[in-house]
Amino acid sequence: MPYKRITLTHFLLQEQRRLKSSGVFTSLMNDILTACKMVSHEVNRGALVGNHGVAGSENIQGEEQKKLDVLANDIFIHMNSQCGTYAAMASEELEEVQAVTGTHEGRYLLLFDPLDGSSNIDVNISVGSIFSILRVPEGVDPSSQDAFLQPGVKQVAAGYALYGSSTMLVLTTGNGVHGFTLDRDVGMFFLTHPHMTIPADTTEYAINGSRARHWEAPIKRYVDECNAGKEGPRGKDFNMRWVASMVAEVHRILVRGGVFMYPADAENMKKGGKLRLMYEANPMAFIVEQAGGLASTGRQRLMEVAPSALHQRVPVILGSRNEVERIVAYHAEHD
Ligand code: AHM
Ligand code: MG
Repeated sequence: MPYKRITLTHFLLQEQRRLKSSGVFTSLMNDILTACKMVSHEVNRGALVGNHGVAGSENIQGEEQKKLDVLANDIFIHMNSQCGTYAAMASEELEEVQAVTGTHEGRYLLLFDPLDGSSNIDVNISVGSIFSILRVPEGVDPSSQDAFLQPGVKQVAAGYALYGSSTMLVLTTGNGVHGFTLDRDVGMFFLTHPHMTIPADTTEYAINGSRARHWEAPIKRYVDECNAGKEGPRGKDFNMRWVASMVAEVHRILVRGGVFMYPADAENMKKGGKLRLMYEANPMAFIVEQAGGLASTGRQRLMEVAPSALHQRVPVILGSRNEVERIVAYHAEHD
């Protein structure tokens, strides 16, 4: 009975009652989901309203911004500034932390990548938004970068919106992972994927294979062994996928298992890798661990990396537990 499903707002209120919390968190989550619905709407209207193409600017990372990168960032900043529950926000698209002046003292910090995988916009392939919520630490100016430099284990909540063949919002508050699908006619997210779990084993991996010549030995060994198939040391055939949208890759892994790798390699090593720790890797690591998977740099649990900069990059290996453990073991054997 579709009408018997619960909405994301119901879910948040049930969590609020269970945790006997004040409702502040529920209201800030409502702002995020409104922002995600608005971004979803803009992604869907696409070329009809001129939303494709480049904005003609670069972000702090020196990357060309797409029109939708800029629009999604503006939507996130505006919607999440309104109820005053955040003290400050940080975005992939903004160099500096943005303080929020609200009606009362904000106790939370919001980090986000407003439109991840934006190289896929113009070719109409899935993109997403990623967010991470931290508490304002005691005695630290919330609008300083220092307030944000907390390891992933300190996250209060994390999630992503996937703008795919349907729009979904996947969320963890540290009590499992739950997926909600947007009903466009009703304008609400409904719980469709309660308690998402990642199978421990998989025969599917995701990596940008065009970078193989730059890989370190443990990654090369892992991929070579997968590609050797039934005749190789793994004794089974593997499948490979690469969407170039981390949100879509993580979602596939949550639904049917798999392993995703964006390692540091000889070419990106100086920067520390490609993906950003604070608003890409950490929220995805929290979600993956809450779903029973693992997330590592290859040498350390991802969520224990002590950040030193807001836009810091990090190697990312996440997904099905037994595969991530194997890749971590290959790194240990090699080092
Ligand atoms: P973005 O935030 O600039 O979109 O970059 C992050 C994206 C990830 O979604 C994806 O996993 C990766 O970059 C794709 O990289 P590549 O271009 O090497 O395929
Ligand atoms: Mg990104």
